[in-house]
Amino acid sequence: MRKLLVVAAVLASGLAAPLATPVGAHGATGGGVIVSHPWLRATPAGASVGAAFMEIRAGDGTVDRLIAAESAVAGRVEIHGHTRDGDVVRMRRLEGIDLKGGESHVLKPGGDHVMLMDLRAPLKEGDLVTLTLNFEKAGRIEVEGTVEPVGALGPHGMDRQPGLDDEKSGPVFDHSGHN
Ligand SMILES: [Cu+2]
Repeated sequence: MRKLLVVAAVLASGLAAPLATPVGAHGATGGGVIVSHPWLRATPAGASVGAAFMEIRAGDGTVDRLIAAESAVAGRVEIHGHTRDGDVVRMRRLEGIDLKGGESHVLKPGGDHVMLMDLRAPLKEGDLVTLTLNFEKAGRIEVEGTVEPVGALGPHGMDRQPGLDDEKSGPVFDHSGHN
């Protein structure tokens, strides 16, 4: 009985879940969750924080929740959102991001993002950075993001973060909170 409980605890913690198979060059899918177009912004020398963006989609008929992220390039990784206070946009830490099946959640400049704190080295344009995202149900999904120029608004020279539900993702506004 004791053994069974231990196994259940390990499974529940997500540690026993295999890492998802990467799809294409950058995105990944696992446990019904699809992560597309992950990218990061280059950081100026001496910057201690950076940000990563992507589109996350849970499979039709499922719900999930992004609860944590980590990366070898950062001492600490948090999930951040923004609140708008008049003309001022402020970052705030989120406990997680709820994902509704079949809908995209777009992490983008000026919106929700994965915040890399205590960077071990500047993020250099052209680099590939591995991020591990931890989902309540899908477990750990590893993605590789490209580092785009300082101030970029989207991956691969695009002017925004692409997403399948663009009409729901709202406007992209200028983001001066970091980078
Ligand atoms: Cu942030």
